[in-house]
Amino acid sequence: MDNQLKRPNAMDAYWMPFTANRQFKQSPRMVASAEGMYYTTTDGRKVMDGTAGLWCVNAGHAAPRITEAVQKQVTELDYAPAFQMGHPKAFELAARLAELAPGDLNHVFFTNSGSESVETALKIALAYHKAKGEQGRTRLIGREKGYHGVNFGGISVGGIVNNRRHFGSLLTGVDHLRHTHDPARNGFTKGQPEHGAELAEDLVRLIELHGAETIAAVIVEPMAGSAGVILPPKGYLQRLREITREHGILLIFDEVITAYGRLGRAFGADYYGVEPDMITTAKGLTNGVIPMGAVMISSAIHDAFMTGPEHMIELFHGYTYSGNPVACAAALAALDTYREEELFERAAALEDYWSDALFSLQGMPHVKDIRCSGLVGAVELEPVAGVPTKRAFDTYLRAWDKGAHLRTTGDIIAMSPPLIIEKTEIDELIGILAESLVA
Ligand code: PXG
Repeated sequence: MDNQLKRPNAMDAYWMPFTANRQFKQSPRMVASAEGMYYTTTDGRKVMDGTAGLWCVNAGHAAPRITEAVQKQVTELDYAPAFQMGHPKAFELAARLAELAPGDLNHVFFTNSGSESVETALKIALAYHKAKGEQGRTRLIGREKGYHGVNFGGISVGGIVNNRRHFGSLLTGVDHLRHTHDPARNGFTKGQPEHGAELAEDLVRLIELHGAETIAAVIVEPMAGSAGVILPPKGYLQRLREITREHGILLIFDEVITAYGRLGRAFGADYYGVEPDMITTAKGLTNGVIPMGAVMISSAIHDAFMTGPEHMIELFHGYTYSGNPVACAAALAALDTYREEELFERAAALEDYWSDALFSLQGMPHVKDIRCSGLVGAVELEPVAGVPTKRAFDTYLRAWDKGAHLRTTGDIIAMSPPLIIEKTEIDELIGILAESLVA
């Protein structure tokens, strides 16, 4: 070995998440700072953030209120235990979220990530039925292509094969609905597709197979993000709601991506007009600044736990950092920013411009489908024969060199810009993608 190769690699220690580590470390894409819509790379280039970080920086980078709130909170109260002790901002934030959440989702449990929100909701679902005397309801239903984080409950109900296949036998007693991705019937649809509501009847089949009295909950993303922006067919979520209600099964919406304005409303539940029993969130809750998640829970579920002796813990669940004061301060400032800058409304107002811009890519090289909703968009590409994912990843790398950061999943390019994006910046982002789609 020559000296070059023996020299310790300063990048070696960090095992990067969901990253091709060896490829990355050969030609790293490193950012040094970020403001508004743009990152600045360590070599001084500006790169537009076409994905709001990982679907979380909804108010744009370095939003001043959030930065100030975090700085102030660290000096005032950095940490307080969340078990058997409280601090005002956790209560204030829960009340604000209960107000924001649809219907009677009036209670909030704090976590530190989307994955933890999912585990929390699944555990509450199981414990709820037990508290009600329906111990037999232990089965959890997810959906193919679903992404519910990376912990064991989440990958068990999730439906992305690479996130499951390497990790043993997972939770038992889990079943899946079929996914609703149907480009043959729904290709190039703006917004919700026409075809596929009948796939909700899969739940009826699972009820007929297992017995409703064995099923605790169904968890779905109202709009599946990670799998490549798969929108719910018209009537699909409504039908899932009807079936779950009829059979005493809880419906959980995993809104880690869709909550806090991504679709132009506070929650996907508002956008689609369907009210679940629980909503899992994270990401945009703090604008990505501090890790935090929140699960919104109906009064009916919450109240079922509030029985028994008053000195007893009602739910044996929680995290050291549940309701961390700095995270609460960041979340309160994020909610203030969303409201004062009317960012949810802004996303709604930009929806048509955004979808028109995306659809200008129809007919460009290798473009197989385009899907969009709110400020989310996906461009599905024809894979290179025999080399899946390469087309999208190469497109992503070309766009990075031209000054835009995108996401890829399989051969799908996904975009979800900060809600502060201007029309000229939409043109710039889609323009860069267009130039990156080489024949
Ligand atoms: N549920 C859903 C619906 C998600 O999208 C999680 C749970 C897990 O959240 P945490 O905070 O534990 O990562 C997610 C996360 C992408 C991408 O580009 C998506 C996510 C995370 C990172 C990248 O598709 N979603």
